[in-house]
Amino acid sequence: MSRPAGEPGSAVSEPLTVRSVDATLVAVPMRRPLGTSVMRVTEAPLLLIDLRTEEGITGRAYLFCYLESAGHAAIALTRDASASLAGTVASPAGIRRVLQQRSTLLGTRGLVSSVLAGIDVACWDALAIASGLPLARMLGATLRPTAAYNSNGLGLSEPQAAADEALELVAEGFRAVKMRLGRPSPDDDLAAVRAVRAAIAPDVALMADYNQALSPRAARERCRRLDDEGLYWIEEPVRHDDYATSAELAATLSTPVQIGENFAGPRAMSVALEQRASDLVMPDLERIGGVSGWTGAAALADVAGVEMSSHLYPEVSAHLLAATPTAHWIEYVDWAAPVLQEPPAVVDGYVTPPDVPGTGLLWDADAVARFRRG
Ligand code: SMN
Ligand code: MG
Repeated sequence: MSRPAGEPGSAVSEPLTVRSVDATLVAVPMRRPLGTSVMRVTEAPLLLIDLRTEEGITGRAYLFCYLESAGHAAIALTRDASASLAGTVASPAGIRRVLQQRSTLLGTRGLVSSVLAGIDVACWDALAIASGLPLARMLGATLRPTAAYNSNGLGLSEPQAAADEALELVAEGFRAVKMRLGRPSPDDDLAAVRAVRAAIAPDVALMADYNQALSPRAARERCRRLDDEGLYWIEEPVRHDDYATSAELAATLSTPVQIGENFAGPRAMSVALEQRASDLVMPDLERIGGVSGWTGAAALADVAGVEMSSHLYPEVSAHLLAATPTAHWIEYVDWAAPVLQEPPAVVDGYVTPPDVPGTGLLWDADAVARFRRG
């Protein structure tokens, strides 16, 4: 028996029904190509996800696929998910149940979990749009700003080039930048850190990211040498799942150790926190399990009293960090900006979630057509 809308226990809006989940692959050239310790990244392969509902509302998300080949595989996985979800209620929890069951024998890790996360984000976007609320407010937060660091560029370049680029990145309106480390010679890393640190103002934070380049032995030696060089954090010095060495570094260095972009869901983050594998955490929307995974991770960070930053996805992360009790920094990259109608604005070094229903992700159709690969 249904009750009039507005009374306790009554439904105030009809549930949305999934019609399809569509995926489009684009490869967007990066304004500042990025040389990391493992590979040079010059273009961003992005999977654009559109979750269409019978009610006419479309929720959106994108996945950074690292390799174009992974993007093509993700299209096939999304098509499979779409067939399973068509006609079901658009609910993140319900979708997760259906897709986890479908993927259990295959395994719900890696690219499979990324696709599940992307669909989760798109579903939350659709629900927030249907409610007329920005995602941050849907999650119970206000539209509060988060301090951003400029993570575009600053790859493994010569010291002078790195210093010049760091100044350009600060001039784009930031009070913090991130450089990459992991050159073959520790002396070259040290020279680059010193050049960048000397070039930027003392109150500009300088993060540094090894992208898992070091063996435990090399990490002990190289991080110790960088410990008094004014770094704000040292990110992923060793293999991402070597929590024992990471914990040892966190315990012995004065500079905070940062990990998290490779946490596969909140459970992995809970193990890392339990082992005190880092001083700080920075889950990745795609690997932590979308909005649903993020909220679980944010609760864990809150309980542990650990500051939590984001990895990539500044558009959605701005909403999520607004709702994160221990919110720290938002990683700002402009990699998706060319295919977005409204890229996030950075004002005085902060990113604020936009005051529009949903996440605010809308594709620029002309740009999508131009960069399309599948
Ligand atoms: C990173 C992420 C994605 C591509 C290249 C490098 C890096 C970061 O680990 O944290 O920004
Ligand atoms: Mg990183």
